[in-house]
Amino acid sequence: MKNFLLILGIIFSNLVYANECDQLIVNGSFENSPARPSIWETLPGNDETSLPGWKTLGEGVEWSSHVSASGGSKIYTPDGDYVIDLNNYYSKNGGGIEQSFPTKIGAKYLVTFYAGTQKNYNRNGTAKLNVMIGDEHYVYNLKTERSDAIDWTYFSFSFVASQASTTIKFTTDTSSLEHFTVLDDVNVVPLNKPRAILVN
Ligand SMILES: [Ca+2]
Ligand SMILES: [Ca+2]
Repeated sequence: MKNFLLILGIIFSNLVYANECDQLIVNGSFENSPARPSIWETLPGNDETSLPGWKTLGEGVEWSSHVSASGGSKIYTPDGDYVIDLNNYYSKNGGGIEQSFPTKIGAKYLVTFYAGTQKNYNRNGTAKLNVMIGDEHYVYNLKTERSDAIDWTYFSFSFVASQASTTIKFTTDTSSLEHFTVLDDVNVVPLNKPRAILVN
């Protein structure tokens, strides 16, 4: 009987993990909090409560609503009303956020997010985004000539978990007086669902 229950448990857990709608990231679009800023807010580093699901790193981040740009212009967001700028306020060294989530050792996951920057308010239109997950470290160099809005790019990559808990970190180490490094719509989903591949 014990073995039967164990097998049932394994089957059930595989079914759960086979569902690509299983979102492992909490508050990946930065929308959920009773304390959402009406315009924008600067969050210090090492803050584990202001932005539910996330802990801020380094010198913190800015949490902005879509109405935060000055002069009545808007931040057009890929998802919802709120984004995070990893270049916090007057920080010369940037900042970041991190979140840990449960993973199965050896299982494959898909990470997706939007990142962007813009060339205005004396910022030069470039950004350096570091994404660290498990033992992997990606560096994305963003560049735009756009000055009227954030120039968003959709990014995705897969990774294989090596631990029962995995931490993802988004950081920048650039000066906030020269760069915007804006992030939205972070998703991590399991990828071990059988997939059809078209061959012709
Ligand atoms: Ca959002
Ligand atoms: Ca900023």
